[in-house]
Amino acid sequence: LNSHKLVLIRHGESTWNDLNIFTGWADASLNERGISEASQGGRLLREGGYVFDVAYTSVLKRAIKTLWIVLEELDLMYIPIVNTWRLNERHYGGLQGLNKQETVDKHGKEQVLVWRRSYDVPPPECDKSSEYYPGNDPRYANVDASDLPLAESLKTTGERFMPVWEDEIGPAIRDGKRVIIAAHGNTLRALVKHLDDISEDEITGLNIPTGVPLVYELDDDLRVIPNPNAIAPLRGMYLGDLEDVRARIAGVANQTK
Ligand code: DG2
Repeated sequence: LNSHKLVLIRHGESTWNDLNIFTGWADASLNERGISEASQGGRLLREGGYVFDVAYTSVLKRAIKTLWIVLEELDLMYIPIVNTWRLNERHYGGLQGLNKQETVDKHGKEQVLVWRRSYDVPPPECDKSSEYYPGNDPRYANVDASDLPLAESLKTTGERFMPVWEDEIGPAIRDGKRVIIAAHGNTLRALVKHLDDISEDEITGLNIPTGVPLVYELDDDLRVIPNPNAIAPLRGMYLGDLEDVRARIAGVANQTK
């Protein structure tokens, strides 16, 4: 039986994660803690003997920089990096730039939880005149305008991500390429929902910590071979101290307490 390792990593903490601001497609930088989380993630991979042939990331610098730091730790800065807007964070629409706690104070905890974690309810749309509308950003000049979101739910995030999984990443893995994906909280939630076949109900309770490598073993049909140390409902395994990982997961959930 052939097995393929796939490593996922959410970027390290960004300046906007730290300020507790809805980020989405806004291009926040890693902060100092995020940089050290990324190095730590890279070190864990190095200690585990991981090697990669190709890397995929978004067009947002917090994920790109995380990947660079990880590849530097692994002495693999020479491998090809594919940047795609399809791996961008879920577009947070009219919430981008707003403080998460202030949004709770204004709209209530329940409503904000629906916007953050429901499967198919999108946040309010951003305005086409907004700096947050991707059509106003030159980096999306080559993307079909009809593909550019005004706001995305987890469902629509998954739908725009799946083509790159089906057409590029999946085939690369099946070809024997060792792949690392550096992406975002909600793009990775969409991906693990697919990989682990997590229900729409259960995905609402799932949070992904920053900067922790998440390792999947897949068979030739890209079905997950469950790891006994996985934290359910995931079947892939986080590297590092699991108590620490659990605390970091709780930290993400508690951003809108
Ligand atoms: C965060 C996720 O995205 O936020 O857009 O604010 O992973 O790119 O920092 P990331 C954002 P939540 O969905 O957890 O509120």
